[in-house]
Amino acid sequence: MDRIIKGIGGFYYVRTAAGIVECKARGHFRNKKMKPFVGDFVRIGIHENAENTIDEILPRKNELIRPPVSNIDNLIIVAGMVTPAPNTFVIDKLCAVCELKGIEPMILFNKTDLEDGEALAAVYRNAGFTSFAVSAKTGAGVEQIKPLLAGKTSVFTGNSGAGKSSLLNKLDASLSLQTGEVSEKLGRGRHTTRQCEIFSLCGGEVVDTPGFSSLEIEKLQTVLKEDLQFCFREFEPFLNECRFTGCAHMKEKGCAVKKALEEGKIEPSRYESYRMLYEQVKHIKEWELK
Ligand SMILES: Nc1nc2c(ncn2[C@@H]2O[C@H](COP(=O)(O)OP(=O)(O)OP(=O)(O)O)[C@@H](O)[C@H]2O)c(=O)[nH]1
Ligand SMILES: [Mg+2]
Ligand SMILES: [Zn+2]
Repeated sequence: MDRIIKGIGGFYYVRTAAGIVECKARGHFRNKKMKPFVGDFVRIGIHENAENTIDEILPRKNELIRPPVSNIDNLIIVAGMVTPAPNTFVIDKLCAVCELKGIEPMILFNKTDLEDGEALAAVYRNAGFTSFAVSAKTGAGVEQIKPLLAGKTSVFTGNSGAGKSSLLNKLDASLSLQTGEVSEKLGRGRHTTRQCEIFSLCGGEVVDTPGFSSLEIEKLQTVLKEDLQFCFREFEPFLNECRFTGCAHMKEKGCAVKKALEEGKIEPSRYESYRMLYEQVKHIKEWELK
């Protein structure tokens, strides 16, 4: 099926059986406030003496706003062990968003040639996710990524400078994606990747995306407070065990989630993210979410 693989300056690049076709979006998308996304399956019109057009966007299975990509199976969250340092709150917020949208989050801790990432990867495996410690520089752990990609659309996301493009290059050297030094002074990446782009890799489709700053993700609105508990998959076995129905798992007596935390069945950093997210979302009304 024809799919948008890249968008630059109002032009969309659509992969078709006959090759890549440059298109413009038809005006009616603008009127409907619907912007074509990388990842969209589309119908296009080929015109002899005018620009080719995207005529129809097929219904999306799901979409992310940041990065703007649609029809996603896996969100591969890349976190550097150093510069920029990993931020579990940002990772957990992204995981929560994925749970809502039916996207499988996977977490890679990169740059483990500089600092060990096994302890953090174990935190996420204990919480029920696929998570590895890897190094794009040495190639350590990178082979484990390949089977995750086959037959899927996997979006690589994470802070600027975390090593998304470097990992993709390690998976397939023929990609030759541009990578950028992390600024020593600021301790963060320089936004080297400028737009989302789909590549065929390891029997699947991967999307390289521009990195974000942690602040952008912290500001994202997520869910209603009642739904947040369902966005932490490892809480699930305990949710019906709390003494009070409607337990927020914050300060209530007889809370089975807090008990599981004390017994080491829930990772402290994951519970801490839940607590911080709950504080963020507790005043959000349903109509404020879109
Ligand atoms: N030591 C070490 N450096 C790495 C590793 N992976 C990436 N880097 C370096 O980190 C810097 C940033 O890498 P990129 O691949 O450009 O990072 P990115 O996540 O694509 O960044 P944006 O495109 O800005 O979002 C580069 O200087 C890479 O060489 C690694 O495993 N070990
Ligand atoms: Mg990049
Ligand atoms: Zn509870």
